[in-house]
Amino acid sequence: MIKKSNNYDSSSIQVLEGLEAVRKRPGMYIGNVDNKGLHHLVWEIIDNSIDEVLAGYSNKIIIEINKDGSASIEDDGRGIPVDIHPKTNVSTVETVFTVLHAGGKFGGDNSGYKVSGGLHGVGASVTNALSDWLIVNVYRDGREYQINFTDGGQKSDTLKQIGDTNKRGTKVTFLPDFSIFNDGVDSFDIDIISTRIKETAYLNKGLEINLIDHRQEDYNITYKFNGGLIDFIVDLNETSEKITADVIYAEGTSKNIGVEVALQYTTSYQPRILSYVNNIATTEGGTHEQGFFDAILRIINNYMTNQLNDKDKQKFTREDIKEGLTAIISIKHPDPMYEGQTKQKFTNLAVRQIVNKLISEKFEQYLLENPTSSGQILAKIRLAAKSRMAAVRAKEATRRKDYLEFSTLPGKLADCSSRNVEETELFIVEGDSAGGSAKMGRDREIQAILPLRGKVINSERARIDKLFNNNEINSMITAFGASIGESFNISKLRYGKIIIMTDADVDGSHIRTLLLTFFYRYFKQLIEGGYIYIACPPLFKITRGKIEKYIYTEKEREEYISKIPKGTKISIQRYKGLGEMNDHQLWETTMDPENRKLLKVDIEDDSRAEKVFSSLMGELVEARREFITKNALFAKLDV
Ligand code: 28F
Repeated sequence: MIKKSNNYDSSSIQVLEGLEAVRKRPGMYIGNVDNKGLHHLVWEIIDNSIDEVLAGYSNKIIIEINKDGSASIEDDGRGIPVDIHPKTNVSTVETVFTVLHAGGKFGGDNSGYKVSGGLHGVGASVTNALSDWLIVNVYRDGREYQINFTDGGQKSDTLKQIGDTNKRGTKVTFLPDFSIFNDGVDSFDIDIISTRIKETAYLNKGLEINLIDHRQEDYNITYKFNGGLIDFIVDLNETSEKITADVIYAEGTSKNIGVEVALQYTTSYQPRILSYVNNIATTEGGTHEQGFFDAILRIINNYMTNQLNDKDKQKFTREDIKEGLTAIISIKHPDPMYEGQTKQKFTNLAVRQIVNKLISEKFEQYLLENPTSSGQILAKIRLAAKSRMAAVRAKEATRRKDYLEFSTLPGKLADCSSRNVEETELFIVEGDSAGGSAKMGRDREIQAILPLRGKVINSERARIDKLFNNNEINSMITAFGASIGESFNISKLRYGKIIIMTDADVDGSHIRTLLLTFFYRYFKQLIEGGYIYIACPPLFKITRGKIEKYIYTEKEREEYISKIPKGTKISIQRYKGLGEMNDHQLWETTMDPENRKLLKVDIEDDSRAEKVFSSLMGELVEARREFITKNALFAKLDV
């Protein structure tokens, strides 16, 4: 906190130290200096606009990526106050962009909701500290003001009025200091921004967000959803077959806590549950989700007893009612509490009852008014319960078999000798021939090989009992060693890296997609923990005289060929499958930790991943074909 000081320079020194600290250790403030960290700079600014939306003063945000690579964000809120801030002796605008955590928390209006932007709402000053330059325009009281910062906020001219205006709001334009970020992290990714702001528009009914990318010919898109979460569910379920034709929706406010809930049942086997507090995704759930499931379970059981006088009163579990359930729970809370540092698990107790009460009435009413859909939902839940019991038996059987055979690892697994998870790696290899080369070429000390025969089962469209009866799936579960589902225990994991190594062709990418779907649905912690990787085999080998050069991308091939003087004789071999390389080539090009490349699989955005896996792997073929053409690459991968 800035102490009260009447001489400007002591607090200005404090300011410089604050911003300097950010430049010295950016990872402390934005997670890390990869592509995700770069986009935190944008989220911090957008979150300040969203705070104005949540406070009820703004309902239009314009985001532009400019030709020079800078980003502009503008809202039509009140405009940051331009008066001199009593604690810092500079304008409030300057304070917000030069003092850490100076957003709403800095003695500001703590009424209304604060979006805990990205990482604990570090505020706009971090974006300033990590930018080459940053300009703030404030439109307030009929006047336009501007202040310019350069070199990470070190230098600035003071706030000055630059004209009159009839606009209201705040506009921030900044160019990140890309030298701070990893190599290759040198520009904003419009898909990442678009995905995030689309989700934000769903979560703030009626908010209009306009995104323009001036680097492209005509990229100008506006998101505005007057249906809020209803529109969100419709989008998520676009490629699934619905059981409940309508989306069941409820919203309300109680004790200054805003609650919005929407749900729809589909024929999918997967639950798709997304929950948010003040627009931030709570991926570990919390009391808001608990209240929601309390309600659904109770209403389903009541319905069974009262309407179907179903005497066998089958005891359903939360797992059973989740099958095929798409639901979004969004809470707006003035003082949210979380468990742990990452703010992914919401813990305010009162919310559990508020959500429970709110959705119970609407869900019960829906069941009574739609007996056909209710019947289908109940039938589905009964099947889910049955398959759950079957899965438990199947797992028990596997465990007993393992136990009897002293937990033999799957026959096909060529294990490594080291048990030090820090260094061990498991390659999941497509097909026996590549599996053979991998077993021959590998480093037996730290590298294990699990060859898969043929297609992996599509876990998006199979019930769990079928899954646990599939050999490939069981082999992976056993090889990983950490069990699965409720009994999953990451400390039992037997490898530090799980590397998917498939052919670079269509078949290989289909198997990779099936594996990623399985990991996303049943081993999400492995993805979130950064354990899952994709091997990058070479696409070509270019031979020029004695020199053999392995080429990994089309771009690399063009560059390499363009550098070869005319008339030189070269031969280009295109690798269609891993099996075309012998064990030595496979080792040196794709497996040797010294010079291979691995792509780490990372979930950029939960709701997008949900949509992707259900569309790509879900039931409706037509939608899948359409989705694939629209979204060529779906998993954003970092090298
Ligand atoms: C493009 C980014 O940053 N918009 C913002 C406001 C409005 C107020 C405010 C912001 C009070 C003392 C903390 C105005 N009038 N868009 C934005 N709009 N900050 S940031 O106040 C700052 C707080 O310091 C605002 C009355 N109350 C609040």
